[in-house]
Parts: sequence; C-alpha cells; structure tokens
Amino acid sequence: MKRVLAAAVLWIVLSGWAHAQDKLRVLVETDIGGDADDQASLVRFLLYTNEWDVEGIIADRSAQAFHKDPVRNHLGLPVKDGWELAQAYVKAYGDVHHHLVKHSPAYPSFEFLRRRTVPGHNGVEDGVRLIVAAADKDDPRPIWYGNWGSNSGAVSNLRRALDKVKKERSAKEYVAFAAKFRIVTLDGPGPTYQGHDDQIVLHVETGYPTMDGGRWYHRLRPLTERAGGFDVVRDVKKDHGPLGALYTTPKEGDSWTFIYLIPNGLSDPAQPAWGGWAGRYGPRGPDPDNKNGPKGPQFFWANERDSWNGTTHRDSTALRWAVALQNDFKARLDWCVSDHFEKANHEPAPHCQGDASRKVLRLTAAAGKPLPLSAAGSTDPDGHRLKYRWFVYPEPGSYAGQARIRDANSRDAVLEEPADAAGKTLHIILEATDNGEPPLTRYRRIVVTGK
Ligand SMILES: [Ca+2]
Ligand SMILES: [Ca+2]
Repeated sequence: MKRVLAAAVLWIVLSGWAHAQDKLRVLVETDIGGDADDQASLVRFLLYTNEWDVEGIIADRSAQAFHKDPVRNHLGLPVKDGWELAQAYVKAYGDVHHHLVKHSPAYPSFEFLRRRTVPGHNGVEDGVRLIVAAADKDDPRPIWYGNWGSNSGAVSNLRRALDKVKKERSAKEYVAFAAKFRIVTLDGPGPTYQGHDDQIVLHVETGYPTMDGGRWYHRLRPLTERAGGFDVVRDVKKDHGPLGALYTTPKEGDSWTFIYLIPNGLSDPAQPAWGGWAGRYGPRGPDPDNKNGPKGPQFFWANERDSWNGTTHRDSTALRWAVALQNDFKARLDWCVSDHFEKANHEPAPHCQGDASRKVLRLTAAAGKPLPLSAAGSTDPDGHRLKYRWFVYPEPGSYAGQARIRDANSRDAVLEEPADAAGKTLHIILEATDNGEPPLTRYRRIVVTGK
C-alpha cells in the first residue's frame, strides 16, 4: 500500500507539473436558470476544473427572465437570477473541494472560482470586464469560449466585449483581441460573435446540424445516459455529496462544449475533424436557413459519420467513447465523497513511444515497412493493471485503405504501414484502460505520415 501511495504522490506531482504549462484556458457563459440542463452541465464542468485554467463562469440570465422560464427546476434553492444559481453550484463545489484535492491538487479553490463566477445579463458589465481582462493578460494561449446559451434575451458577453474593444481600441488591437478566442457553442451561427465573424479563428458548433428533427445538442442524453451501466441516481445524485445532489437532468445539452476540451490524450481541440469524446466535427457548408452566417473552413459542426460496431452513423462519433466518458464522470463523483486517494479510482497515464505527455505525436513511416508502437512506461497511480488496445481511426486520416496492426492488444504493437500510403496519414489510437472501479481510460494518438 505504501508503494502505491508513493507512486500516487509522485504521479500527482509529475502530472501536475507536466500539464500546468499546456493547460487550456477556458471561459464559460451560461444561461443557467432556464432549462435545468445547464445546472447538470455545471456539475460535470466543475468536476473537470482541475484540467484547465478556468478564466471564468458568466451567468447571463436576469432575474426577469429567471421567473418566466417554464422548464426551470431550481431544486428549491433560494436564488433570484442565473448568477445566484451558478454561485449555489460553486458553493456546493466548495463543500466537496477538501475531498477533490485528495485526488487532484490541481482543483482550484472555492474562493478562486467564486470570484470568477460573475453575472452577465444585459446592462451588467461584470462578464464583459472579465473577458477583456482575461484577453489582456500577458499569456499567449488562446481562450476557449464555451457559450452554453444566451437565448434568454441576453446578448452574449463575448459579443459585447468584441463590440466594446472594436469601438474603444485601434483596428490592430481589435483584431489581436478577437484572435484570442476559440468558440465552442451550441446556439447555431452567430449569437456569440455576431458582427465579428471575419475575425473569429475557430468556431466548433456542438448544437447542430439537426438529426431526426432534433439538434445534435439533444444527442448527449440518448448516447450517454446508460452507457456502461451508468445510473444517474445511483452514480450522481445519491450518496455523492452536495454537488452531485444538485444534478438535475441527463439532458446536459451544453456539456459537449467542454467535453470537447477534456485533455484525455485522444483529441486536439484545434482539430475538430480528428474526433474525441464530444464526437467528430466537419467543416460546415452553406446553411439554407442562414445565408448571412459565418463562412469558411474555420466553422465546424457535428456533421461527421463514423463506421463503428457495424454501422456508419453520426451517433457513432460520440457513442464509441461514451462508456469511457461516463466512467470518468462516475469516478469524479466518487472523489467528491472519498477522503483518501486510495478510496477511489484515478485515470492511467499511457506513455507512447517513450513520451509521457498527453500530446498527439506525429511520426513518419516508410511505406510497406513495419513501424513499432510502444506504450512502455505507462503508469497508473493506483497500481492498476492496464489493458492496451491499438487501433486505426480511419475517418480522420487521409489513407483510404485498410492498415493492419499486429499485437493490437499488447503494450507493444506493430503497424504494418501500407505500401501505398506514401504521402497519406493514418491516425493510430492507443487506448489504455485500468482494472479499477469504475475502469478508467486514457489515450494517445499518433498521426503517421507515409513516406
Ligand atoms: Ca444552456
Ligand atoms: Ca487507476
């Protein structure tokens, strides 16, 4: 037990150190206080705040809009607007924080998040100020702006910040300001940055297009609610502390926006077409409903299909990872009520070709020759045994044929680089799953270019 504990401490220190430098900066705007699913998304979001540098949480629903929404469910909390409701969730996070830090010391303090949770309804400048201050920091990293909705009559705080900077600063400064943001939203084209379309570098739209008459936003529940035996009452709401108890509904339509940003080694947020836990996104063509919407290759939405389990379907782009996603959520809810590290499970850290980071690797391989693949050095902070699976993820690659991996279920495997793959890319995924409860999975991706 001592050895496992020492390994765990070392893992925590090293992983905290290794990932501090390349954490994503994340800023969220939520219309919490309307449809109760923002509350559920906020529960999940708060449990991943150790993985990012959270710049802020902006609640944009006013007291006036708060009392009109027909699908609200405030769980009896004595709150009068979206900001107070968001604060109640941050407070519940604060109540379990002393447990969470036993499992990852990177969780920000309650006070840190409380200060950065601000109101942003029309006429209130706190959200706009927070955005401007975040962008003005001397920090080269972009800010990932997750808009969970500003349809309560509020104008998105980012749009207001862009308007303000455009008006008050030079053209050059405005362009530099706008270039700081990457948008992940679900509200369709525009509301987050209308009037500034030309300046937005990347927009990943997790709400559209529609499928079977419903937005992609509505797919999260059917794809995840029971994945791997997940049970929302048993695994979240009951016996998992005050934060889990505030979970409202598995609809969680807004959650794709930040699931997209979870650094699990599988995805690269700058590459929407590569796929990950939030599905796989493709460039958006002309939208017949919005001829004035943003154009160009910087706008991606959930229009892609994966072949998986014998079917080719849009659902497969997210369904193929759903069990791992929900097990991960489950483990973090266990953390909320576990006062010692060894009382809950923690994710493995797969190494790939000797590299211990979570970064996507890029390799070249001689066409027709074997390329050795290795997960040697992989660790698990609980001392768990790891199960490895290497596979080709065909859709994001440019090679159209079949590529074979030998010993695909071993730590060390071999890619048979096809003879006709020169100049083409193959995406190789390493999936490492531990034998803890629930089993947890992390990944590595290698983009192999044939030469
Ligand atoms: Ca929302
Ligand atoms: Ca583990």
